Amino acid sequence: ASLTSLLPATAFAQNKIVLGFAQVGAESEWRTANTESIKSSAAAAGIDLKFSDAQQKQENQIKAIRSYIAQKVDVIAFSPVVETGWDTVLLEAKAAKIPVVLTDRSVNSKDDSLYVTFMGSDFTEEGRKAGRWLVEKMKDNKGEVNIVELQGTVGSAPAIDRKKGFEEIIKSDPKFKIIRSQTGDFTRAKGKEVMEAFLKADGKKINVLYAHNDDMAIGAIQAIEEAGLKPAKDIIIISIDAVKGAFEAMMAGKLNVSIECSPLLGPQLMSAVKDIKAGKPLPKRIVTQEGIFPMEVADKEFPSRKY
Ligand code: GYE
Repeated sequence: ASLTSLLPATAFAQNKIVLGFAQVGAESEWRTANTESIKSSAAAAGIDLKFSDAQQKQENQIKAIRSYIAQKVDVIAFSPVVETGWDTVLLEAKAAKIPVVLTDRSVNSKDDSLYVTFMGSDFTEEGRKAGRWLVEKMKDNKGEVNIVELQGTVGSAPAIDRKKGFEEIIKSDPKFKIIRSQTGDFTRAKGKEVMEAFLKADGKKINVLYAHNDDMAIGAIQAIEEAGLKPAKDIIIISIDAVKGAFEAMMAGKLNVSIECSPLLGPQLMSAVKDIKAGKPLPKRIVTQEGIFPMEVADKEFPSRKY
């Protein structure tokens, strides 16, 4: 018998790279697709994945990261639910010599030696794309444009940056006014609830809804219909992610545009993990390339969408 056949199967399993991944939660269609991408690409790459779901709570993510440190995994990756408050746990990972990769969302820390690389979208640019689309759409409109905004999770990088990028563009014309802005925590249920409150307060005054993700927009569409108004007609709706649910809403004529944000970060993450283990240097920032999908192209694009 060959030497290898005499060894127990676990001897090989032990050679596998172990990756601990601390996920935000399961708050949106985007997140579900992101989790699926990470799980399937880990399996395809032969990486042993330890996965945890923090249910959108920072304390749970910190606990998960500490348990990966205790288990001495090879690499830790996570998508920080909020931007601040990570230095202590990241210093613990550094002291244990476990490299950390940030995926999707970044941290706001002065010390960039706390992680190897950050891979994900440029959320500020997504906000700008939303703003530019609106400016173009309203270019012949002389009157005031009253906007309500559904923000993502308070303190999260995508909520902060999508707000910033959008405001940066619309402030070029004083006719654009954000009359209400509140968090819907990136979920359909909260998006609907907050939109109901907006409609109660301002009703027909609202011209535009800017939602930081598709799920909140989809929840809000329900609220708009229940209030007897026509989504995408009485109220122009802009959102971000471009998940299948958004395409369905566009094809039904209920959503005007979705700015793409790709959740398919798994393959990139697995190749980064392998590079780290092989001692190869990585760029500090890996940016995802993304487009814009207005409702007019939804029918044509839908069949090729992967999430
Ligand atoms: O847009 C939203 C999700 O961090 C980019 O999180 C991600 C955001 C995404 O809940 O749908």
